[in-house]
Amino acid sequence: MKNIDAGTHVKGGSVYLDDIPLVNGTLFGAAYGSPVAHGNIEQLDVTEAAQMPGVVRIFTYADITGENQIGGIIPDEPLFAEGQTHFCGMPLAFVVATSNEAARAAVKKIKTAITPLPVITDPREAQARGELIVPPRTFTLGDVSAAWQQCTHVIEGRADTNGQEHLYIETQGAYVIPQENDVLKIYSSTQGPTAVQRAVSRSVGLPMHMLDVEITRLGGGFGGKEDQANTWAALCALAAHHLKKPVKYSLHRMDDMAMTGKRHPYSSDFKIGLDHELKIVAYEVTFYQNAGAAADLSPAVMERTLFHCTNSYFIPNVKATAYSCRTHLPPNTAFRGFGGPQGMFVIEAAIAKAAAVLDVPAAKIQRQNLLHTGDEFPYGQKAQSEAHACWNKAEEWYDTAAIRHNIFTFNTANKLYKKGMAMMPVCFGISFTKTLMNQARALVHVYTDGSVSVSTGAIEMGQGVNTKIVQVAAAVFGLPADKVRIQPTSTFRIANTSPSAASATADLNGKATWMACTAIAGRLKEVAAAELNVNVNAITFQQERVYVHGAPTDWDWKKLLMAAYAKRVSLSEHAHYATPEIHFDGAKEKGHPFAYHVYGTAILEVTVDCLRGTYTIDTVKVVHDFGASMNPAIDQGQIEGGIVQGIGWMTMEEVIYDAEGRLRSNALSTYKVPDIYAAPKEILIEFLDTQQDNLAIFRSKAVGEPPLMYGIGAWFALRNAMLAFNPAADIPFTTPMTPEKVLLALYSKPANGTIVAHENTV
Ligand code: LUZ
Ligand code: MOS
Repeated sequence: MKNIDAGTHVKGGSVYLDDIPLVNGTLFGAAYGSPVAHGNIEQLDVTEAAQMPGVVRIFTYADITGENQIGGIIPDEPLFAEGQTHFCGMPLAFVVATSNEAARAAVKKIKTAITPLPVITDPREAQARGELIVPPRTFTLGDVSAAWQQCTHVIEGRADTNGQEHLYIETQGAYVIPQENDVLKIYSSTQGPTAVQRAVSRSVGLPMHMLDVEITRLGGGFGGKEDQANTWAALCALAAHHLKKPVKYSLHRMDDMAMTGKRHPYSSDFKIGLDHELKIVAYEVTFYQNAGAAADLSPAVMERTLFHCTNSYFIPNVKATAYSCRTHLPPNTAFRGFGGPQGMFVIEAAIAKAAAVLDVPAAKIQRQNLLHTGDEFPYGQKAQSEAHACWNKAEEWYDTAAIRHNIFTFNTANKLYKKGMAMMPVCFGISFTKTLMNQARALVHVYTDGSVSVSTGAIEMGQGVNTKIVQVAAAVFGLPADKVRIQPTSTFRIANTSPSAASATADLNGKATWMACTAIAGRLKEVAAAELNVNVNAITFQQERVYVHGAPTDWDWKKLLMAAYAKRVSLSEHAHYATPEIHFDGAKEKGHPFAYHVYGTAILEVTVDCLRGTYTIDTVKVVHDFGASMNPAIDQGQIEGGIVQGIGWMTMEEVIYDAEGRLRSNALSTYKVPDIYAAPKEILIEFLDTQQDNLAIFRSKAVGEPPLMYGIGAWFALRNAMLAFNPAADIPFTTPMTPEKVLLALYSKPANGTIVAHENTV
């Protein structure tokens, strides 16, 4: 089935925040962000700004009617800076004016006197000073300290991954329209309607039942709007509440980039021990997460780093420790993979370094340690599938022996161009790591004209969740897709939603939809059975018709609905789904947190121009475990997008803050994302269809986040190509691998203690 938004997308008819027709009298907001990362605010002077044409009012913390607090997991994030500023871009004031231009012009006239305080941008420095968001956590399996003795090789190192800008095409924003009796209608570009509702409730001081957060769709989220849409909605709501006028704020791209958090940079130390058969016997890792100035979702992101620190491998002895470090950057936040990719990069770096020391291909170590069914993860859950399934199929279908041979031949024949390849297995856990968040609701109405209306907590952000929910309802009722409509997400229709995140949105909301539709269908079957005088189990619905024992009757869908309505049978249902089987004990750090895991393996091939340091990603070949995909076109799109986004993070996207905590890569002229030239020339995806049962909707496994991590292989493929040019090259495990870094490394000499790689390791 085609994505139901395809038509309006190509015709420009899809409605985003900026497409909502403006209500008469709408005012426009713009935030003034702190120019200093850390300091005491001595003075905030808005007199000149207030006199600018069109300015209606300028709000600061003094105008807050509720609490100056929008923190989620931890209440440590004021809406407006008060007394001190903690990051560049932290809102100090909110200008409201009669036009966008007037609001932005007035922002430029605001003056501050801020006494600077020391700025920390490095997570290790923050940790050394005891600046932690939450106490550190450690996951353990077996006994690492005893295990080192069993290892024939022990290799240590350090790995650093940089941040990543979300770059959703639609920037952050909100539009708040006051209703009677102080009720607020809040349009927000958010993945978390309830998060927005809570933040507004707390900061404006209104109960949640007065706040209707409504979303038709987002122009992308990628995690950036899981928690960080709250600020803009709260600012607009506060102004709308004071002024009794509609207030809209849609961020300028550069303000969005400067004021919002990104993927967390991590700095990590690893120690890996192997035996003579290349089995990884022990792995010790310490993660320093750069959380930024407030908790935001960092503790949860840190937790997922620990969950995925061994990626697709079984390691019997593991000790993984993570620190969430408070720095003076904008609070970093969810980003596709949610800490998982950061953890996986480190184990892949450890394996690559071990491979170089032992003079074997990394793939040999990788394959030797892949998870088997029943193997235990460091958090206590047991693997339910073979990580080998995708790996072996990838080796077979794509003929890795031939790929290696071709690369060897090419590299022998060429001096200035070198090719490299890497295998990237992925194992990603599906479910919010916080068990309580794994719940969802759906409200389904069947109208007497035969049309069906579905409301859930799911947010459509281009990932196709609404299309999948249509498929669920249409399948249960035996209706064509155009009889089912997904309504905009609204906190008045569906309450207490979890954000659309963790790859789990289609599963959670799809299952709730299935339950609601099945309940209504059950009542309709009773009606049909009575009318047709047959056993209820004989009834099915197909092609808008009642079937008995698989044969059509003269009862069509509408006739049945009218009969049910006449008998006063309810044609509506509100259903609640909570993922079964999952649990986690935070004191023991053990449990069964994930409904299931998604597996896959990618083979990435690159060519490096060793004169210029530039490179191309030639091909990405994937075998991906879909379970039983309910929409292969959408799922393939998610994989392609995830791969390109992951490659961007690993190669060209470079977030740069200076020592004063100012974002220097603050526009698309200085922050590069993959375009069509940087994207792989070829992406091949083979579906691993399995008969195995799982907890996914229609057994169609979650697909949002796992493919991003295939992109990690690009970094290692580049490393291998570089080593083919200069086996003594010093290539630190730092990302992104920009052409500048490639060039410097290609002509580098080995650092003290670095192992010189040999031809057969690459
Ligand atoms: N958000 C969240 C997430 O709150 N918890 C999670 O486990 C998660 N995982 C991935 C993406 N967002
Ligand atoms: Mo996301 S990182 O699932 O909001």
